[in-house]
Amino acid sequence: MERTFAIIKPDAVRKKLAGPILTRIEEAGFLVRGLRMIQMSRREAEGFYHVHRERPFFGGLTDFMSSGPSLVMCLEAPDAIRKWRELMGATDPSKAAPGTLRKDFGASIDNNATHGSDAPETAAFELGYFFRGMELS
Ligand code: FUP
Repeated sequence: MERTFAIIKPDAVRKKLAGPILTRIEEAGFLVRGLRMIQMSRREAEGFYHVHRERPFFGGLTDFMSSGPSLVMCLEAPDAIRKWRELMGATDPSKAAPGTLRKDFGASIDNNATHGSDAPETAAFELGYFFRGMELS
């Protein structure tokens, strides 16, 4: 079993897509081990995305991530990190494969509905950023 960190981003929560996305997550075989609704502050979003701090889209990205509530989650499954990235699809919804969450629910590269860790070290950092050990079942 493996755990990964996932977010249903502010655009999806605003559009009332949290329920449909959670259904797809459970139907795909993930167990939801942790789940919380939060509204990130600008500083919290900057800390979360610190690897992108030099990128031109950093300001827009952290504005967007702090623009409303999002759902932060710990998902568990065999090969969860790869499997969750596959279910999300490509970063840009217009390039995402049919049947992926970003294709079905994302509007654009900066409003792309979901986030997922891209490697075990990232998953460990991101899970620890939002959850205390005792909050994960
Ligand atoms: P991903 O791992 O698929 O979330 O994608 P990246 O780590 O490359 O990018 C992180 C986030 O930055 C994406 F979810 C969306 C945002 N982004 C932009 O807003 N504009 C860009 O040109 C690229 C990424």
